[in-house]
Amino acid sequence: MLALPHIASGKVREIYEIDADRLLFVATDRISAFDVVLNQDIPDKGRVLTGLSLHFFEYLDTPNHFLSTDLSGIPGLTDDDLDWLHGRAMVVRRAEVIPVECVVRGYLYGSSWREYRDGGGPTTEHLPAGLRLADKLDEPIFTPATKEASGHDVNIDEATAREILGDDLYEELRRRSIDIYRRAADYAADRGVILADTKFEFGFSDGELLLIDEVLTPDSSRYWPADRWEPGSDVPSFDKQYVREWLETRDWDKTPPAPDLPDEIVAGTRARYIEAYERITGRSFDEYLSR
Ligand code: Q0Z
Repeated sequence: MLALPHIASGKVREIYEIDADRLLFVATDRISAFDVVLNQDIPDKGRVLTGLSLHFFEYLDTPNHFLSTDLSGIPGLTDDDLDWLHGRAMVVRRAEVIPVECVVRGYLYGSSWREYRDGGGPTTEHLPAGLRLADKLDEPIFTPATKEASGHDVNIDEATAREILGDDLYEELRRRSIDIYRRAADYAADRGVILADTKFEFGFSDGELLLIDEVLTPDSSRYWPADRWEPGSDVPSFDKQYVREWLETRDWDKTPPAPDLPDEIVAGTRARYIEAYERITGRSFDEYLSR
């Protein structure tokens, strides 16, 4: 923990207050699998995720909350804090968070596939019949969700989202979310990676609608190696498949605590995160660490 006012904890992230207008957004090295935070950290995972967010904030060039990675003027941080935070922290504009998760899906998978298979639900109201698991959709769909106190997102239908947001804001968020998804998915496709779906958050600051939170990281998105995609079958995730497959070899009921990860599995998982960073950004992770 840092000696700054603590604003929020996620399963694997932390937010601190710098001043009235600015927050310190920190990605830790914690990892969750099957919805459980594991006992071992993955060294540099938080730096990989922050590096990917920074990459896409720059590439997308859409109004967003990012201000700086320079932490030198923030009072109260020790030299040890600065070492730990290097590469994993962003100074961001504080915004009024819009209480709807803006999910865009280009493929039918996850909770949307389960709704579809089981006769339909909020995310499938605009889909044709006859789709298979992991099929590519003709057009990406906007499938908003609400963040519940339980920590689980609940998919909502279009009418409910319009009630919460109002028609104008609903349509603005849908347009911006789908536009960003398309640009990121085209970008990833050029690198042999499928962006199956992703989740954005937006907020208002000084009357401006900003993209906030982490963006297009493997924790907020489903990235697939393009050569492993086969409609009708599960597709391995780029980053977590390796640790998930090891956990499946253990006699574990997927409730806490998780089995301890051997060093070799920690190292293999770290290597896959770094490979994801390098494949998606086209840059070396060593170069990221040394900037
Ligand atoms: C994002 C979250 C996390 C727990 C608050 N720019 C911003 N302005 C105001 N609030 C937020 C942001 Cl990003 C904000 N969250 C989501 C992140 C831990 C919850 F790291 N909460």
